[in-house]
Amino acid sequence: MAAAEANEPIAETSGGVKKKEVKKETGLGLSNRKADNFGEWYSELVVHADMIEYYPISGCYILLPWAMSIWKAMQDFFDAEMTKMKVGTCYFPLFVPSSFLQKEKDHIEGFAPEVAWVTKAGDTDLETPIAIRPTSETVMYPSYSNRIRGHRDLPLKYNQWCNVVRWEFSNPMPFIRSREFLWQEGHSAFATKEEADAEVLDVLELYRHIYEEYLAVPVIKGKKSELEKFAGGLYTTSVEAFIPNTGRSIQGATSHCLGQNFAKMFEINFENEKGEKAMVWQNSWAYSTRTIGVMVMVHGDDKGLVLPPKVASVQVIVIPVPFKNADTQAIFDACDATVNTLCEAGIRAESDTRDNYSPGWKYAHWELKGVPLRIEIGPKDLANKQVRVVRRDNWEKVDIPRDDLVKQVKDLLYNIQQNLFNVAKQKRDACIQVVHNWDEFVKALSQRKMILAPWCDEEAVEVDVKARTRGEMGAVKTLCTPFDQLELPEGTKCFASGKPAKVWSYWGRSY
Ligand code: 87F
Repeated sequence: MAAAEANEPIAETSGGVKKKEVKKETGLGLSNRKADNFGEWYSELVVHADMIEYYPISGCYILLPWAMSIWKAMQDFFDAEMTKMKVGTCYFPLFVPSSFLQKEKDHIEGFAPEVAWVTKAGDTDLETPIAIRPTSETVMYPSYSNRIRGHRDLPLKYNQWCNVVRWEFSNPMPFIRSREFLWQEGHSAFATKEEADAEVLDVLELYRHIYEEYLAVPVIKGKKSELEKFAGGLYTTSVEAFIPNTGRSIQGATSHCLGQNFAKMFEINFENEKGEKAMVWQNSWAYSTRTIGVMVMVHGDDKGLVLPPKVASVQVIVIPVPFKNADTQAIFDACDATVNTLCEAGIRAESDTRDNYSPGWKYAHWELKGVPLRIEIGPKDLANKQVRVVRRDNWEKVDIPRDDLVKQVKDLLYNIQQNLFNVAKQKRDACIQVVHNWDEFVKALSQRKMILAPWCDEEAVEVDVKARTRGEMGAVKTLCTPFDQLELPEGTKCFASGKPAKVWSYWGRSY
């Protein structure tokens, strides 16, 4: 439906411009369609919606307030949860001594090509180059070794918000794959494995919460295969999201149990209650600004961004719709009063009273920016003591009496949040295909499905599947073995090897 349909504004009526032409008239529309040209659509959208500005270093992007405010909403939630979990906030340096990095060399080996180094200060070569953190295990754990002496020092739980640098060589994409990104990284040390195991799942639940309750993006919780886990750890859990348009999955966040691997490398020991020397059990976990990219891909449409109310810095945009001969001042006053009423009720509302843009232009502008609700106030609304409200998610319009404004707007915002999640989940679920053998697997793959298959859980078989599916679209791998398992009847065979199946696992191409 066209933006300018609700109240017919001056600019449109005077020139006799038809609704269909609003996009052209405003010059605000996207030139790529989500269904036709997904990659171009995404790149265009993040720039036009004022989230990202490109920067002359490949894979680096300027994050603008419209994106950072989403990040801030997620940070506020997560920090409150950290407080409840008694996780302390810390900040460790950006630079890693090369000797620290060397300590972890077995695990760093595969990652080494992505580590960026500082080799010079001005014209002087540094005596030893210094790495820029790609993750902070090697930065933090020497300090953990110093700080942990006895069982009373445990658990030690720190979280930091920071940037990390990974010099990726595959195609960069704003938020999704960038060379510098923002994240939180949590690192904890416990006396027992049981405590570590419990925390892994507690944190994974926070990640599910962020995706599903804040970003309205459905995710699947599960365990990574041996091949796909963080090599330095004992096991890796993750939340996995899916992008229906490309048929690709995306790892949303990870929560690792590191076991005692790093405790051994960094000598993180403690004296237990019996006075014996013991090694700590560790976890690490992170989610990054990638979350924002996933949200854009899942909810965005041909008009632009679609923001879930919980992360929208502007939840309601109020637009005056003055008519010729109408009492313009009264309309503007009604807009101010509406914004004040909403803000006093804790709703994030703003008005757009700029006089150099037409209402139609403003509608398109705020649609592009994804604001969940638009309120239009024209002479008719003024006369009827009402406001007209238009939803960004499904374009539904309702007239709300002014004296019921707060309640109805709150209900609408709540409904939009739920509806975005429900629609996304329906679309995601429609893309899940259960398969039993190789033929079904190949067919589902060609239909861009997220595949759930019975698997023997053998690494060699996963390596083989990767090899057999390698092509220009990228290889297929396991996404996770979901915690929610289907029934696996006795005698079920692995879809790829024909051996007895041990688990149901998700497979697919991924970002
Ligand atoms: C790139 C270069 C160097 C990922 C890297 O997931 C090292 C690494 O260790 C590296 N890319 N990783 C794995 C990160 C594991 C872990 N770190 C703490 C997390 C959560 C937060």
